[in-house]
Amino acid sequence: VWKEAMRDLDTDVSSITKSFVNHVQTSLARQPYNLDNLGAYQAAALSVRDNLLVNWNETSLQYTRKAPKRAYYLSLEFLMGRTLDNALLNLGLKDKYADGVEQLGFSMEDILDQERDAALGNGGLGRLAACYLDSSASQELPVWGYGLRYKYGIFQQLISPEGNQLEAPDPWLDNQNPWELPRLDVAYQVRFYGHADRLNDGTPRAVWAGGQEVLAVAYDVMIPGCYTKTTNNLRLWESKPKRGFDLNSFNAGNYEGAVESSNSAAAITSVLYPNDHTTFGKELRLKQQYFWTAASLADIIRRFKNIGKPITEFPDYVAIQLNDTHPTLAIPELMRILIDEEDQPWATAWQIVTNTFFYTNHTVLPEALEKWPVPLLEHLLPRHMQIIYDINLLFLQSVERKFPGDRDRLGRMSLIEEGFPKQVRMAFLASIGSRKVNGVAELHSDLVKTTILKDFVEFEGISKFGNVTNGITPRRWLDQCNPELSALISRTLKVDKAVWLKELTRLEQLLPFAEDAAFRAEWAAIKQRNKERLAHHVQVTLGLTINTNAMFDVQIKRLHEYKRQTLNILGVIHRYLTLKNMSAAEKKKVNPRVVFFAGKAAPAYYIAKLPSPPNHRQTIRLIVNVARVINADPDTKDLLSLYFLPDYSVSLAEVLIPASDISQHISTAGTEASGTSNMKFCLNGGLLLGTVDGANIEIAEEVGESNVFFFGHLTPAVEDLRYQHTYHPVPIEEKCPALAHVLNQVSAGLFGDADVYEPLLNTIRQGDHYLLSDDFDSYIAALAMVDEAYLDRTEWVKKSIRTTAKMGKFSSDRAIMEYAESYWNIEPLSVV
Ligand code: 26Y
Repeated sequence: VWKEAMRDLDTDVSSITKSFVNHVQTSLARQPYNLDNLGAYQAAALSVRDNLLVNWNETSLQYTRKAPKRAYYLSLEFLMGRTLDNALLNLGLKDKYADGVEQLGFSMEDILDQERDAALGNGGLGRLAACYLDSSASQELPVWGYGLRYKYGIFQQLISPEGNQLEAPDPWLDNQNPWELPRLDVAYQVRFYGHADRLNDGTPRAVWAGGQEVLAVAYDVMIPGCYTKTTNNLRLWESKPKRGFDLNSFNAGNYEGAVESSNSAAAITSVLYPNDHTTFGKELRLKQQYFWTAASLADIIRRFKNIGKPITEFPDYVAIQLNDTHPTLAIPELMRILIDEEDQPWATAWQIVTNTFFYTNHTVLPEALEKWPVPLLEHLLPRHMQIIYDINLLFLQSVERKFPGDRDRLGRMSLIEEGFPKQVRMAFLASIGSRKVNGVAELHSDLVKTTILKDFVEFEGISKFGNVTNGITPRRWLDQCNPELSALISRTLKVDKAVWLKELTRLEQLLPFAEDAAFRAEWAAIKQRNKERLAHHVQVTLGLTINTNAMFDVQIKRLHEYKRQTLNILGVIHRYLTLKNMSAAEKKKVNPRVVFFAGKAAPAYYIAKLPSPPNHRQTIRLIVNVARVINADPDTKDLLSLYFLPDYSVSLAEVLIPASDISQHISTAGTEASGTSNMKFCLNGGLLLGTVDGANIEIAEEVGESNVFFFGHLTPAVEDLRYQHTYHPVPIEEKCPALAHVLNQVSAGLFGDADVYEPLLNTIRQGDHYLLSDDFDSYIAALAMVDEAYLDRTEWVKKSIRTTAKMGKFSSDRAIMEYAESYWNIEPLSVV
């Protein structure tokens, strides 16, 4: 009876409408006649979820039966975006569902638009984790993600009329989340505070007791692969009090105190920290990190134990990838479990640990390198602090053996940084506790090896340190966001998208079509329709009318000084001032340009706590006010306009990226580890204007330097230039008159609020850490080359086609297979 009843779900249109209506009547308890779009979205999602669950169960069963080595991706951020469209495409059911919902009187587009983004991440690092999950499932790899189920994701950004960023909470769970399964039966206790007492019985064991215990409860999110049954799992932990409230306080009549403790447990997973690239040493953030790593490890160990192998074989069955240093506490936590609970000798435990973990570094910026104060760690995690001290002692002894008497080196390499207070250097702990360490693009991996981890390369040997250049999933970032281009590619390659979406280097076969005028016309027409789609979106959401005959120039990413949005806006002002001085005849030769910005800045609340607060919030304000002036100027507005689109998100990126002619990736050389949106733009036939930094370099290697617009100083020059700024400053009027003129116009109040911008402008006039004054002239020259190139539209479209054609390398399938083969040693497993 079971077997008969358990056959796969039917996926013909009539079964789809039946399942939809069934969910409306039962799961949602609603009447068909008053069903709105939101209800329709929920019913469609629940129906699709049924399909995913069948595959998800089958996949779990296979993994349990065959017990392959598995990999776990530990990330504090997963920036998933919307799920319904992606799930429909990966299942190959989009057309049928579109048919089905239409028959029921709904439009697929409207239904898809009801979904809120799952925005449990800040930016690049979190979106990379999401792309890697998609690729793992699509490549049939046994990989699970582990993260936190934040009640509030990244804040919603509002822009006030004056141009200030305002932040509102992101209550993404308010409408129920059909994509998660609460697993109330999968729960672990996580301890904080208390005291740790060494047994001193000849073993390294200690007992950690007392303090506060919090429950971690699992929520599972299905991750469907593309055209495969494999459906992996993303397990997110929610914190809750071990008891509903503290019984002792309750009995003593302290009702408020009783509820307070329950609140503090729930607080752990209440909100995503909205800062990237700047650490703050907040206790709650450390609690999040330990809560999540402890629950994840307990879960992984329980699953391993079900196989029935001795604990020494743990690394033969488990690989754990640390997404940056955020989960580094997993290293002392696994040591604690092995020593205190599994009774292993120190050396055995360390052997297991250093064969299990892999660490990816995502930045070399000093302010982003995590350090935790020793007193805080001692208080919150006393046993882990002991273990870290022990690891450090043994490690420094081995360094001393290799480099006898080199005290400087010991000081540099110690896990503990001297100072008041002492701090634990998490990147060092992650490095020595891992089997391998990698950066995320060639240049960045070289910088990791020659700067922050130089001593560790000298000590442990170069072979431990590698590179895996980032990638993006072509499912979301081409097929889903640009369906017309996807269809054109399938028609042209004469192969189903199921093939080329998983073998992206096949795009190379588009190259000859760059010479085909009819193909170019289709290519250009699709870009044009994507621009109109974006313009329509802006019209509907913001009530603004955009000139779709212009070149679309886009910079979208987190606001940060090193990403130099300021350089871009100063370049826009330069263009405006130049246009203002042009004769009517000169203006005739100018191609109109629309400049788009989007991105969130770290909230003022966090910034205020920094010693020297960065100015990127002022940059937003400047952009908004420049836009106000420029867009209203009758002399220039047909040739130049500017928009700051609020509340940047994965969904907004899906509309912006396919519409771009040129996108900007203009970080100071050596500061952007990789960048991944650069890959997304190029995959969609947008050209790249950028510095010689991160993955821009490898993109240029693939598509050819003639198809990208590079400018600016190179990485080796940066250190010298900064030295010059500090010790031999040259007044900006002398060094870069064009930039000085632009700054002076802002200071003079051309865009209002003159004094508001002074601190921002002064970071350029004095110090100029990110070298705007060094790169400005070559930036302006590069912008002019873009203008020039765009005038020859035929050649431009050829460049666009060639760019897409050569993006195969940047599929996250390639990247995840590199991790699988060269790092984790895991293999694909087919679920049939
Ligand atoms: C420690 C805390 C303040 C912190 C939180 C988040 C530090 C860093 C981050 C996020 C870093 C991040 O997003 N890095 C980006 O990772 C991408 C994926 O590898 C890269 O493409 C991108 O260049 C890098 O900035």
